[in-house]
Amino acid sequence: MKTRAAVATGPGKPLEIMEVNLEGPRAGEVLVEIKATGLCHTDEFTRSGDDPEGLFPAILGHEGAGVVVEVGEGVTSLEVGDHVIPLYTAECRECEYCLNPKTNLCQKVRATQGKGVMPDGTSRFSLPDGTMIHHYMGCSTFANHTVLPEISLAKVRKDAPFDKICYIGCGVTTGVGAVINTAKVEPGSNCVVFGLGGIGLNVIQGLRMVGADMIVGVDLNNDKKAFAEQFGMTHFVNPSEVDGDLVAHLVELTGGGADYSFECIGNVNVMRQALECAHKGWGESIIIGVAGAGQEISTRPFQLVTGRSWRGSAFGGARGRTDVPKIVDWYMQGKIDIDPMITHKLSLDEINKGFELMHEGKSIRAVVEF
Ligand code: NAD
Ligand code: AHE
Ligand code: ZN
Ligand code: ZN
Repeated sequence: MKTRAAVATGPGKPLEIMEVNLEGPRAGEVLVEIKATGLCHTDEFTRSGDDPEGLFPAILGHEGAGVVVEVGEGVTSLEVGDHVIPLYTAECRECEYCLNPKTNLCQKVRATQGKGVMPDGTSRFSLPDGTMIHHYMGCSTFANHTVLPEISLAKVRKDAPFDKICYIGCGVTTGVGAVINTAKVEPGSNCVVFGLGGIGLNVIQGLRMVGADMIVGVDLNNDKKAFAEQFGMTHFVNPSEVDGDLVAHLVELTGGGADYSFECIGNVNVMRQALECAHKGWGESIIIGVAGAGQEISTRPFQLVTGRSWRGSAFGGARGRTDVPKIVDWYMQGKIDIDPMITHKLSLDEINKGFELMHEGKSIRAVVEF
């Protein structure tokens, strides 16, 4: 079939909107009509050429929601008409990783996913001239139709609006999940969140949900303050307005250091600050931000010797097929907020505008509706 998609033709280039060829689902695969997709900073990271795993041409996008149109041979858990959220972290429920309660990083399709192909080693997408187009993060939601492995789809309730729940495909689950699943933050904790964008705001609402006491937000953009307060931030710090050392300021503000800190930017210098503002003896710092090729983190080992822990979180530690439908329920029950974070709605033709808004710091989430 033919479908419309935004194609990343090369690093740093604007996405090109065009009709592409899409083959139907093979065994164990599912064809999905994407109804809405968010633009995450990770899409921009790959588009820009910073992603060491980045491949071109590719159809980016990993924060979608849609409807099952066709199922391949042997698919048993989904049927035509089901509403689904694509998962960049699959959940096969049988690999060594899925069977280990310490991780959510199912590896069943991860190797082929990283090479931009389906588990059988081939792509379903091609350009009009027949050139292969890579899949992205196993999702490729910047296309009106896409094909995914059955284990990379969470089935969700049919009354949930696509233009909101697409955000659960990455940002919401990543932020809220990092608090609940990865850090397991206790009520009464003092926390610091670096970066108040699409991920950081969801960390903040996760912290409010679990009853954190002090929720300090750190961002260079003062426009993020009012937003973050709406989701539970209790104190705001703009590093460019702090006299002296930011870490010392945060340690003093939190009465000795953060019980938990979260880096939601992808800046290795800030990752160090996030670790070093954690409380001596027990503070934990969670890296969520994704840093570009060649970037490395550093600190004095003494920071760890004296009881701080450095950890990371992918997709909020969530097991997608199990946890994503529950997060959709939380949204529908009013336990979490999504609507005010969707600051812009765009058509597929306007998708590059979404990346401009992200760079200008004007959007939290721009969502493309098909
Ligand atoms: P975003 O662009 O919406 O937000 C980033 C925020 O950081 C902005 O508000 C910006 O003003 C602020 N910022 C930038 N530099 C800063 C600095 N030096 N100090 C303080 N604030 C600063 O991005 P996002 O969509 O929220 O994504 C954030 C990061 O999380 C990205 O690196 C993204 O790739 C990553 N991410 C990781 C996962 C995961 O599973 N680990 C999931 C989604 C996104
Ligand atoms: N390809 C990059 C790493 C990108 C990365 O860390 N991705 C996160 C999700 S970001 C979603 O917005 C993730 O889940 N990582 C785990 C995984 O298996 O990819 C690189 O540096 O090579
Ligand atoms: Zn993302
Ligand atoms: Zn698995």
